[in-house]
Amino acid sequence: TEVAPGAVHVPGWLDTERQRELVAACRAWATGPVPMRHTRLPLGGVMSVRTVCVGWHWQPYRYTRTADDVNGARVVGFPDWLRELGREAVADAYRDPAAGAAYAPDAALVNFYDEAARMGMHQDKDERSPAPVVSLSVGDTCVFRFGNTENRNRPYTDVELASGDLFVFGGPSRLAHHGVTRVHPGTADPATGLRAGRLNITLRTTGLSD
Ligand code: MD3
Ligand code: FE
Repeated sequence: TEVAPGAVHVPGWLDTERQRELVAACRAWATGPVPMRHTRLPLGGVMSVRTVCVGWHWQPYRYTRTADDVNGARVVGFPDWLRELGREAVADAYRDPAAGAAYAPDAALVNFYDEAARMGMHQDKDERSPAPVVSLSVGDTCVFRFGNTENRNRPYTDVELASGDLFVFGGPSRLAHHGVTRVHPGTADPATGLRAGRLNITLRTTGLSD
């Protein structure tokens, strides 16, 4: 379903087995050299989601190789299988094998939402590349708010994102404001290995080369 130009929602894209694999990978990253934690914001706030990064470490508002705001450790490498998954995702969402083949993400942000976590309306503009962002959801269903490029207010569209859903944001939608207004507790399928809460994995192209 094309929610807006370049913004394509593919419900149920990941089967249960691939969701299980993603949950296992996220658990390993979450307990890796840079542990999953609540990101501290420069003005003193703390995000309600917990985040761990792959390939490049995101800290508000830049990408680094070391987690200077956590423990100084080097971020884990971006695995080839995750880049392949991103290529499949873009090819399927856009029904364009060439767009899939050209996709070369180098960073992933893994966000974990407990039942109280939210993400306020924001734009993702720390990447220096026009490449699309791929979003994969596992666990509890959430309400995802997809807004406009101008400001964080109306008009916006609320979309439920469920376990296994793919969303690709590219082209004119790449700089749209977006957020997560709530998580529906108890809606996860335990067969994915995630008993409670929601995981969201976003693939990004930083445009950096170190
Ligand atoms: C639209 N994450 O990590 S994924 C984020 O569900 C983030 O955890 C949310 O927003 C989450 O920055 C939303 C959907 C998403 C991700 C990136 C986008 C939507 C986007 C980039 C541009 C436009
Ligand atoms: Fe975002």
